[in-house]
Amino acid sequence: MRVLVLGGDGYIGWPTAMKLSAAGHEVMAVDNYLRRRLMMEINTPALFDVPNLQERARLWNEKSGKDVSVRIGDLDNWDFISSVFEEFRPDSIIHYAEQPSAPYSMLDRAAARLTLDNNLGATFNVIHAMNEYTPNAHLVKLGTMGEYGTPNIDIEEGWIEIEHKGRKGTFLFPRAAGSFYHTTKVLDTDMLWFYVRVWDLRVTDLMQGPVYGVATEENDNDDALYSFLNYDEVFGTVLNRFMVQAVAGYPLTVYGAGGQTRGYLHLKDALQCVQLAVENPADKGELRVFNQFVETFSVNDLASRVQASGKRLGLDVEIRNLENPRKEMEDHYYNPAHTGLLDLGLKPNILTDDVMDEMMQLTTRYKDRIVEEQIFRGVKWKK
Ligand code: USQ
Repeated sequence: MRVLVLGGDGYIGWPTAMKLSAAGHEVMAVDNYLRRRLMMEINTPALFDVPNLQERARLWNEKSGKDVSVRIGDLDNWDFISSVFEEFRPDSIIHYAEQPSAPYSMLDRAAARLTLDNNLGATFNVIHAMNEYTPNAHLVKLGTMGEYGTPNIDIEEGWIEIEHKGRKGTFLFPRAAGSFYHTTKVLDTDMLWFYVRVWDLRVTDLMQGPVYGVATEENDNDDALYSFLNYDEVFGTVLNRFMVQAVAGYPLTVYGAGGQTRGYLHLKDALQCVQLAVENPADKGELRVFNQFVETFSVNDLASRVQASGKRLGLDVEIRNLENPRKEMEDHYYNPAHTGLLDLGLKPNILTDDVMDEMMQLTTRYKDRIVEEQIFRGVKWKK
């Protein structure tokens, strides 16, 4: 297939480009380096330097003999995106091209506005470009489990049948996002659902939980092909952050009571899920939703896992409960369904002690690069 990876320079975007290229697909990766720019603007460098996208494609070609073509530009610009669709004519479009951080979206008004404009603008243009140039293509859009929030009932896989006053109907599962970033993902889903209804598009919306790890089959033993590993409060996700904190001897930053529970997955599984979605497209006129995670953990569970791994590796890891800078439930019911991707063939990589220790060892190799001041800055949801 001809697969367009939008946001192809990102934490999941670049590994996806390699994975699908290794699987024999023709891949074009597109990015405007927004994440790199924001990381520079707010001074949150990743744990190690990452070559630019063109250089990554060159290194991947050296390693695998395969080509990933690269285009740099802003998908919010119609001339640019239409030229990409006209030239490449994708069978499948993977859309990751969004500002991905909840804390970034809560920094201030300008950051919230950038998140709104970028995320909704890119999604709108992708839908229109697809309808204009490749109406039979399949769009695989990255959403987030955080769209649902933490309701006091079981979370279904995208849709729920509701009986009301004796009549029944099927509706998108209620959404209640916990940050402005997550809210833009809810708005994306609504926009997709509208255009699926009116234009019969094929769309898969992936409700993904927080991802951890950087090692994949494709970048094995090749650090130059790794993703960004952010450990700062804005762009780092919780398990990656805790591992860096443990290695730095910084007490693990558990927010509040630490009972916040989410569905997690290794980067390798995020790639498997996306590949399964691409290779098993949704039907025309279908908005298919998958809940994309493997295991649920509370923040306290993750902190204990990191502490135990630290102990095995000779590190004394302290856990500290901080006042929660976010507004979220710290003790709640959480039971989301997640059978769709398993039914398509997902083989989960669970968070075993070996996996934990390998990730901690990788992090330890870059210990000298850790800047403690990056770890916590207290971006508050309510000033
Ligand atoms: N947390 C801590 N301490 C920390 C960092 C986070 O206790 O130092 C807690 C948070 O309060 C939250 C949980 O850990 O309850 C997860 O936080 P996170 O920063 O790992 O994840 P989140 O902000 O929700 O966002 C990340 C990705 C986002 C993706 C989302 C999936 O950045 O792109 O959409 O995970 S989900 O969480 O399922 O919505």
